[in-house]
Amino acid sequence: MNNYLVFSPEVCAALDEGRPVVALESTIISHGMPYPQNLSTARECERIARESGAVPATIAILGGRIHIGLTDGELEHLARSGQAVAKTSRRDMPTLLSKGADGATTVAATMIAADMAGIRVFATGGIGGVHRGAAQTMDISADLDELGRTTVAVVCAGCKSILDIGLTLEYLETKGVPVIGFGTEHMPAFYTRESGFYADCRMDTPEEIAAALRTKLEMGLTGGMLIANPIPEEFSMERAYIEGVIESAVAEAARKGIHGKAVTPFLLARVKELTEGKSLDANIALVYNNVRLAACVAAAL
Ligand code: PSU
Ligand code: MN
Repeated sequence: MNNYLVFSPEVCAALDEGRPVVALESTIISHGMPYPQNLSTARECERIARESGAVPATIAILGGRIHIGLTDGELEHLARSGQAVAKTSRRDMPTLLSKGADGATTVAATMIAADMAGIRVFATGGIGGVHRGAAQTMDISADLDELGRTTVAVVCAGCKSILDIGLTLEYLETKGVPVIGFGTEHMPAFYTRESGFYADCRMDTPEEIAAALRTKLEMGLTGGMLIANPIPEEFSMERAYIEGVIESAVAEAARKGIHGKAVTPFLLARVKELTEGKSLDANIALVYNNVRLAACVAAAL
């Protein structure tokens, strides 16, 4: 087994016995949500995965090793440390691992780790994408290239409109990533069920999604799949309201010259502040909804 991987006993047993496992990321814990909601959400995600028939494998880098499945103490460490733990994408992995450091893994890094561990289904909130103004800044999340190359299905609620959703979909098309709308033709926009753009295929059951993933694996076609699961109606936010908030957060980031890996955490925190926490409730609800679907897909696989 790979020297850099450390499995929790529960995940190790589940993988050995071929039982369903769902990967969960840790940047959402350390950088995506404030303490203590990040800790309660991380714990509840694990509980929901189990209740839905899959073993949760929350993934993070601890002491220079990639942990697949965390203890409650490790979850708490990541939740309390927040931004003090390095946000870790593909490019950060070799340096952090060789230094023996800790890291909270993004969608890209979590996909890499899940793939190394043999886990094919991963649930998160929203993925990174092509930022607004990318024609000037070239700010395109490494999550998109990872979806193009690493064979893990990612269940998300679309991407926040802090991003340019149209360009994000163009990029995914170029990289050959299927974008499946779960129960919808629309591409959801995280806080809202529609973005004005469309997914490239609609599927209505976890079994259909599992069959598509199995087909991709059997074809030997590398690369991921994006399953876009719209936020439950009762938690969705009013589009004009959230768009206004996002516009002002994006403008503030530009004014302050925020760049590189700091952009996404800055925007997430500002949106939360400007909505007085209302966006956080929506964020938490959609993550639970995604974990439930991912567990059903893993079970169907
Ligand atoms: N979008 C969210 N919440 C998040 C993230 C994105 O709504 O927590 C995190 C994820 O971990 C994602 C990362 O992989 O931000 C993307 O960062 P960047 O744009 O710097 O690639
Ligand atoms: Mn970026």
